[in-house]
Amino acid sequence: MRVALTIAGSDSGGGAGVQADLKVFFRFGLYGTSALTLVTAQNTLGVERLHLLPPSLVYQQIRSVAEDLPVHAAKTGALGSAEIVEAVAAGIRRHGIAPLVVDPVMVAKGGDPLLAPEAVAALKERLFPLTDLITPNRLEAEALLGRPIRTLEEAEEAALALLALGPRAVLLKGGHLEGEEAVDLLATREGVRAFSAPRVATRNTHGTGCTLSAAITALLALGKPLAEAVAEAKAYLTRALRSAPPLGQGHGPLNHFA
Ligand code: PXL
Repeated sequence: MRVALTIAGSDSGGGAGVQADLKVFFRFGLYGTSALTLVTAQNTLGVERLHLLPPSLVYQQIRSVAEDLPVHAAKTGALGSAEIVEAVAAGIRRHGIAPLVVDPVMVAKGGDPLLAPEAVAALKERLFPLTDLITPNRLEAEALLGRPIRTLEEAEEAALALLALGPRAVLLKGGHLEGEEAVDLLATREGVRAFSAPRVATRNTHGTGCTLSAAITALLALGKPLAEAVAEAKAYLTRALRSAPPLGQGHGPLNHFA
């Protein structure tokens, strides 16, 4: 049995965060473990309340899991504060947890902040150097680089600039860019590769980023090479969007069992 760890926030509505990650791990046949960073009172309409957990408790969850279970891959999601980012980086480093996928979550679907602005520097300085893959969307990449990304050409430059911040690879997601196809760019030391998928017209997009990064983490835990994991996870995400169940009155969840 292969083991994956998610270090992320709780979405009470079950569509994103730790709940989504664990469903995806289950879907790929993994044993899922978790370290909670924050708790939201949330549904498909938005975040009603946000509570950050103490950094020492985040660290201790990682330690408790890693001292007992063989973590074959891990991912991070919403981290809340610079102090939590530092606790996570310390836990990852102390226990040699790898491969690590970092989804640099900054805001929830409705725009509610899930990471303090001053935590962006901690993310770049403390966590990215320990990371095998970061998976920013366009808005997160803009915040990380401090400049706009409007075209595919600018996206390619941005992916390489993000790679220079220290992670082994960057998946710059194109879901927020224009165009009929959703084009994601994978930047590694070997160069930039595009992964294209048809855009799915749906308002059930809650937890899309969590679901993709959890699927990549699951496939890495199963021993797939990075580019294969990305391609397979993206195909899974398209199926999960296409078969999303009609749940909730807002941005509904995906079909994690696709
Ligand atoms: O999809 C980003 C995300 C991550 N983590 C938590 C969330 C969300 C989006 O709503 O609630 C806990």
